[in-house]
Parts: sequence; structure tokens; C-alpha cells
Amino acid sequence: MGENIFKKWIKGLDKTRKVTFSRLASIFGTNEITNETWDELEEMFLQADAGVETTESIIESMKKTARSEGFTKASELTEALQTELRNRLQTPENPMDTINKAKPFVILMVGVNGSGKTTTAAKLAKQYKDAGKKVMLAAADTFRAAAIDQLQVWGDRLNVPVIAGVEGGDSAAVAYDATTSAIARGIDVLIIDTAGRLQSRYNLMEELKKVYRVTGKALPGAPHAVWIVLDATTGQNAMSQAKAFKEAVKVDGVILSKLDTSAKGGMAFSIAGELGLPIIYAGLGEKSEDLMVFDPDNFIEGVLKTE
Ligand SMILES: Nc1nc2c(ncn2[C@@H]2O[C@H](COP(=O)(O)OP(=O)(O)O)[C@@H](O)[C@H]2O)c(=O)[nH]1
Ligand SMILES: [Mg+2]
Repeated sequence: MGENIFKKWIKGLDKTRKVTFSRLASIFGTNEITNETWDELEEMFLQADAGVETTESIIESMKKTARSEGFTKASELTEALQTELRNRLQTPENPMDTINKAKPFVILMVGVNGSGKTTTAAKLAKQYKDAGKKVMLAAADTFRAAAIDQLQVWGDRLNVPVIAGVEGGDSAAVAYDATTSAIARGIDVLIIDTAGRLQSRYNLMEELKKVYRVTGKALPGAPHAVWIVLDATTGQNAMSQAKAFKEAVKVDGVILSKLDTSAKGGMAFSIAGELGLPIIYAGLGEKSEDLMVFDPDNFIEGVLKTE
């Protein structure tokens, strides 16, 4: 992992820590565990955008631990909280291992408009290319011409081939062509970018289902991974979006984008709990190198550390 990207990661987590989790020092600094301790913890998690359901579940579980361990001092909760939060984050499989499982390994990028799909597709293309893989991009977001251009610009910059349709064209046909072309050209990883907005949510979900189905016709087993890009600055809104996407297609993991500008990192805890999905990558900026494999231990350390 590059030193630069690691610095961005630490800086990104600093926002969530400073705005919300830094309160832990005063919460745990008091002597006795009182109702106020729990109230303040609850408020802190809500502020971090962990969501009501996840927050309540964290507090309940912590109370149980405190009871069974016989904790009376607030400071005794520090370690318990760390363990509690760590247990809520799944450890993702190393994506470099994941993409070796098929050839071509086909990735479908989904998510609402503006979440960072196209940028993330480019970031992934760069990572895999740098790792020596033959990569191809497909612009199956045919809703806007600008979306096709955007991916093409990235492809040119990264020297990665882009299969694109025309504005208003059939996105499933683009995905089909890209998949057969990837097979013919001996591509290792095909990344399909999709639309995040259509005339209606219904149309969007129907189109995604079709892209998914047709990709599987071009290559049985494909897409091998469906990754949803969630904008970390939108917190709990992103959660409801993710639930809608999960109903349309089988989603395998989350890419949490814009962690560099978000103070709502607490949503990471509800992604695991409420969506049951691992966070695979974190987006940390607008450049192609601004992507890091999500490290749960490091995440906990980063948001909870005291200075
Ligand atoms: N700061 C920051 N900006 C990002 C990140 N990922 C994407 N963006 C920006 O978010 C905006 C929308 O991204 P785009 O990839 O076009 O989203 P899409 O509509 O889902 O394809 C663009 O201005 C990107 O540069 C990230 O990790 N950090
Ligand atoms: Mg896009």
C-alpha cells in the first residue's frame, strides 16, 4: 500500500473521529457508568450516522457486556467498545484474490447517480492494471452522453480499452458486447459501469436486472461480483438506496466512496449490520490512485484513537 494513500485514509478517518468519536474521551472520562453514559454514547453513534437500528444494537450489546463483566467505571468500557465495533465489521476477502477466481472476472458497478461509480471504476482499473492484469472498462451507463465520455477519458488516461454504446442505447447490449469482447481478447478483469439514474427507480432497477441477466448469458457465472458504490457523505440515505439495489440484483460488497470528505464514517457499522455486506474498498479522493482496500482494524483504530 502506498504511503500517500495511507495518509489520506488516516486524514479521512480523522474527520469522523474529530466530529463524533472524540467525545469518547469525555464520556469514558467520567467515573461511574450512569444512564448519562449510555445516553451520550447513543447520541454519539447517531451523530456518526450509524443509524438508529445499529446504534440501539450497539448500546444494548455494550450494556450486556458491562453487566456480565461487572463494569462500574466508564473507562472500563473502552476496550469493550473497540471489540464490539470490530465484531460488526466483516473482514473482506483480499480483492486481488477475488479477481483471480475467473477469467475474465466481470465486475458490475452499481449505485445512485453521483455516488462515485465511474470514478471508482477507473480507480479499480488502475489498481488491477498496476498489478499486471489486462483490464477493460464498459460504459453501460447509456443514459447520458457525458457519462460515456467520462469513462472514455479515464480509459485514455489509464491506457485501458473502453467498450461503449451510444447515448440512449441498450445498456444490456453494451454489457453483452463487452463481455464477449473480453473473452475474445483474453482480458483478466472487465469492469462494467452502469447508470445510477433513469426516468424512474423502477426503470433503473429493471435495467440493472437486464444487464445482470444478459452478462450471465455472455459468460455463465458473470457478473462475478456486483459492487455497490455508496457515498459516505450521505450517511443513512445511502443505506436505503443500498436496500433498493439489493432487491434488484445480488450485491456482493460495498465500496465506500468519499471517505476523505465525510464525518459520517459511523455508517460503516450499519453497512455490515443492516445490509450484511462487507466493505471492500474505501474511496479517498478524485484521482485514480485514491482507492484503498478497506481495513477494518485500521478503521476502528483510526476513528477511536485518542491523542
Ligand atoms: N472527494 C472524493 N470525491 C469523489 C470520490 N469518488 C468520486 N468522487 C467525485 O464524485 C463525483 C461523482 O463521481 P462519479 O464517478 O461521476 O459518480 P457516478 O455518477 O456514480 O458515476 C465526481 O466529482 C468525482 O470526482 C472520492 O472517493 N472522494
Ligand atoms: Mg457515472
